[in-house]
Amino acid sequence: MDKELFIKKANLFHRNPANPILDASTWPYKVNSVFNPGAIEVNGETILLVRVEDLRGISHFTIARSKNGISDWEIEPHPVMMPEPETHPEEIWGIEDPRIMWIEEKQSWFIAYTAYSRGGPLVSLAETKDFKTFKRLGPVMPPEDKDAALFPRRFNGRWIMLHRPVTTYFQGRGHIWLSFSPDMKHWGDHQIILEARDGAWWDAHKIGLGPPPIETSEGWLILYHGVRQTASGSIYRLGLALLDLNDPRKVVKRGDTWVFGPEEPYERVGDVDNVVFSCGWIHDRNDDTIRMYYGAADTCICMAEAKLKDLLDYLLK
Ligand code: BMA
Repeated sequence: MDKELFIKKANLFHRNPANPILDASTWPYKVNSVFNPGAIEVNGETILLVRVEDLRGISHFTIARSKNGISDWEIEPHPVMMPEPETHPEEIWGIEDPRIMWIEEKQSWFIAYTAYSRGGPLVSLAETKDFKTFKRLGPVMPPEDKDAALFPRRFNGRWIMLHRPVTTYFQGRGHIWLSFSPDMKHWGDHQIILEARDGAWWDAHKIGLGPPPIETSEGWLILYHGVRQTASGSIYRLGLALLDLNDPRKVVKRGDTWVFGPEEPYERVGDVDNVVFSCGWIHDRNDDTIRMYYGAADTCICMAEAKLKDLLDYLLK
């Protein structure tokens, strides 16, 4: 048995005992479910941009704040970003799964999210400085495409985005793509960088980016979800890969095993069983800890911690 399989057993991520840390019952207004939040830290405060599914099945975003990132959440009494189908028809069936990136050059947060259009889910971008008002940049990838995040800076003058189109050519399989843009609005030079594997693999059917990439000395660390189809539905698990620091088109390493999967009852059973799905993680550089926030079973929000060093060791050793 190789080393990597052994490390998987050692558990890289540790679930918080308070899981689920947020669910529909704690929401200030009536909702169906809360899950797949974007996550950032500002002045020591954790801010989650939470995907909230209302009682029609349509999603919007609401902010939840906490000093310790685990408990005493202050949930804003109203949605902070609602779908706006009158001016943005691509948001007719909701907005989902935000990934947030601080862009130093623009002194702004940029949010890549899924807009659920009549033609299927697509990638939209929005900009905010205060998480109160949001400026939409509009749809940047046609459907079907989701699971997008920006890198925090330009590479040779161009922005880079990871995303996951689905094509009929691959019989509904989905791979992670990378595209370039001079202005964040017009994207091109599209290429596949990470493919779903085949057959019995845990990430055989579809893969998609989880949270935005984290810059490390070894490369850009990415967490991605892999979907395995079974007789009783899909299983969503998470795996790791490293992309080259200067040229993220190059995959430096990819783990073979998943590093986090549905095990606890709140991950096994919910609106969509057997799903762990992450759109946000926060790296605390003081103690090298990563707090990974994730949706469990498309129903509630949980958190698990890992040491960045352990994740890199797993990939590199
Ligand atoms: C994916 C996304 C996620 C969701 C997951 C499991 O395609 O739509 O929002 O959590 O499916 O249902």
